[in-house]
Order: sequence, then C-alpha cells, then structure tokens
Amino acid sequence: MLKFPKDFAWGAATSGPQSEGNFHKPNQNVFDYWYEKDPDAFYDGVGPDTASNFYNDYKKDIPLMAKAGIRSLRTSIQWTRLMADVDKGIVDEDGVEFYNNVIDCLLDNGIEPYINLFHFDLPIDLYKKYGGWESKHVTDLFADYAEKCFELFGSKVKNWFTFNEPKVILDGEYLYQFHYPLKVDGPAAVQVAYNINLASAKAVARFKKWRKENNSDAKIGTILNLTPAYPATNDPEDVAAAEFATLWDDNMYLDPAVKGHFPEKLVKILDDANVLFDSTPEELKIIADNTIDVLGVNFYHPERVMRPSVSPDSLQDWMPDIYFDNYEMPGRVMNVDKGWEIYPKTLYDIAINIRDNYGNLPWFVSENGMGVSHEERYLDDKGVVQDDYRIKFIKDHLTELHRGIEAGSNCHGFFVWTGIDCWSWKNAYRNRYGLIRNDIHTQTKTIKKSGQWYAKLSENNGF
Ligand code: BGP
Repeated sequence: MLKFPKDFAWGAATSGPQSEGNFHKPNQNVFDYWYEKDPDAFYDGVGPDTASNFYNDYKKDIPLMAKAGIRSLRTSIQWTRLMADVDKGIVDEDGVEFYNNVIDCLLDNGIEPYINLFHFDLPIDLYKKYGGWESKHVTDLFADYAEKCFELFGSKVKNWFTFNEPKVILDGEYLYQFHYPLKVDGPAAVQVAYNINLASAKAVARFKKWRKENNSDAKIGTILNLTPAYPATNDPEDVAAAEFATLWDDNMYLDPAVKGHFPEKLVKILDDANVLFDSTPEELKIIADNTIDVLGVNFYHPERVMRPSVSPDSLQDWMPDIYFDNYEMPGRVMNVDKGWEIYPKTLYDIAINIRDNYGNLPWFVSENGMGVSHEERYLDDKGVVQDDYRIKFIKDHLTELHRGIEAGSNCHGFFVWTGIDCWSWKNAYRNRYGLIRNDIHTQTKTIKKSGQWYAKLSENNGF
C-alpha cells in the first residue's frame, strides 16, 4: 500500500468557463466571443454556453463530488461574471452571490475551495480596447480584479492562484493559433509572457497586503504546466534544443514566480535575438518582491525535443521554433484519443527539480488526468462507466509522485482533472476526463468506476 503524507489534499480541478455555462453573465470572454462567431469549432452537442450546467446544478454537483472522494476543489472565478464593468472594476451583485454560494456549498460539503483567478478567459473588451495581455494597463486591471476577489471571498478561501498555464496563452493565442485571437507573432508572445508574470506578481503584491491587514494565514500561488524537455539524443544540438525548450516553456514562468527573476540564459538569448521584452526597474522589483507561497503543477505528458528544423532565414519574424522542434519518441505509450504520450516518470523528475532547484517549495499536482472519447462504450448495465484505464493512469502517476515525496519533495496534494466531465477549449466534449460522467444532453451526472475508486483512495490516503 502506498500511503501519502498526513493531510494530503485529494482534490479535483475544473474552471469556471468549462463547467458553469454562461447563464446570466454580464460580459463576454474571448471564448464566448469566438464561440458566437464560429460555434461549430467548439460544439459537440453542447457548447460553453451550457457547459456542465454547474451554474444551475452546483447544489447537486458538489455533494456528488464529495461522494467521489474529492476533498478539495480547484475552480476559477470568471472575471467576466464577477465584474459588471471589467474596465472600471465594478462588481456584479449576481456574480458575487453566485461565487459566495459556491464557496459556501463547498465548505458545507467538507470540500476546501482552491480558487484560481484566470483560466484563459480574458474579457473580450480588454482585448478590443487594449490588446489584452500585450498591454501593461491590463496587468493593473487584473490586479484590481484580484484584490476585489480577496476582499469579497478572502475570509473563506485559504488557497488562491493567479493564473492557469500561462504558456498555453502564448502557444494558443500568439504562436500556434488554437486560441483567439489566433495570432502568429513571436515578439508579441515574448512581451505577453513578461506581462503575465508582471500581472501575477502585482496580484501577489495586493494579496500580501490584504493578508497582512486581515491577519490571514491564506496562501497564494500560480499554476504551471511543467514539462521538463527530454532531448531526442545525446547529440549536443538536441541537448541545446531541450535546454531552450525548458527555459522557454517552464522557467520563463517558474523562475520569476519562485525566484523573483527571469532566467539569465533565456534573457541573453532573447536579447541577442533582439526580442527581449520591454521592462522597467520598478516592474522588475515588483516581480522580485512578490514570489509565490505555493506552486500548482499541471502534468499530462512529457516534452520530447530535438534540434530545430526551421531555419531563422525562412521566417519573417522571430519564433521560438528556430531553437527546437518537438519529437515523437518511437514506441511511446500513448493516450490515442488525446494524442498525448503517457510517461508518469516525468512527475518524479518534476518533484526532484522542485526539491533541488526551487528551494523545495510546497507544491501540489493541480491537474492530471486522462481524456477518453466515446466513453459510453464502457457503460455497464447499471449505467456506470467502467474506466479502468483512468484508474491505471492515475495509479501510475501517483506511484511516481509517491517516489518523489519519499525522496523529500514537498508535495502536499493531487488534483485530478476533472471531477465532472466538462467542456474543453479545444475538444468541446469529445474527450471526457471526469470521475463523474455527465450525460450532456440530459445533464445527468453519474459516478464512474474511477470515482468509486477515488473515494477509497482519499478515504485511505493511499492505495
Ligand atoms: C489543461 C487545461 C484545462 C483542461 C486540460 C485538458 O491544459 O488547464 O483547462 O482543458 O488541459 O486538456 P484538453 O481539454 O485540451 O483535453
């Protein structure tokens, strides 16, 4: 039996936009806006306007999650729901009431709320007016919104997070065109990465001030999808490519958040390429002074890297692709539905990296899970999805995580993605991740075999 440390947090993660549905929301985010323009891209019987109907169903959904052993729930507040006016920072009373009710309901059901403030859901108005994360003004608006959240819900929430996966904002919105505004602009991506780090540090600064004034013992962190890059071969060119990929994809966010500064090697590379972000000494001081208390790590698959195939001369503008290429390892174990390699050992490597290179900061797995399509094929005659593949996936990852903890890494929780099947940015409802099945046409929710297993896991603090 693998036992986890005392008070280990067994949780699940979701986000506001992926679970709530749009009901009575005063503002549109980039996804609502895009969905209105191109519904087919995000629709699979149900779109983000309904999602998993958590807005209407939370009073039923939360006890069901408790039944599946979920003792902590990470979700996000939607900026566009909380604020009546995102530009002026005026709150919407219905939004405030909704999040208050959700937090109360979680606590009443013995579930600890972990609240994230930004999960890809930029208010479209801030994009149209200011250029979104390209603008430093938006970093101040974000800090104002964050402060409102601390004031409104801070007496009940002990775990706050600023951003989910900043890297995906760059990849999707500024490099590889899978999130709105579908740009290809490498230099803008560099500035966006800097601005998001700045916005996060500004929110942390507001939090620390609020915490002091209110004598609170709450914690703040950020959520990163870390994927240490493994080189395809030992050839120095592949090794250098993997080193750049780790700097660009991970350390660009991890270092400012934990150490208070950007990695020097990366700064030099960007400077040499004439694409270094615009910064001021005052901003760099905000970043230096406002490091996080705790780190959330989302982990799904490793990153395998080889030397680049793109030559700088073939591009009009700078792109990170001139330093590395992704590589598919022959013989890899795959989740074929999602197209992701399954390689749990990376979780151990992440644990050791945080232990050795990031001051053994407290951290937890803030997302890990397996997306599978057409799960109705696995329904038994009682209507329960027999998802043994998901149990195996989680067990294999927990085994590696446990090894990392035994080796001294300071990990205090594991949050599966996700509690109840939810809508996805890229896949709508094609791949399901939940411990609880959602029949999206009737919004009927039923615990899967993995949910029954998770209940025992969290009860026994191990398996
Ligand atoms: C993470 C996101 C989640 C979630 C998950 C699964 O990157 O933080 O929001 O969607 O990935 O990925 P997908 O939905 O693309 O299958």
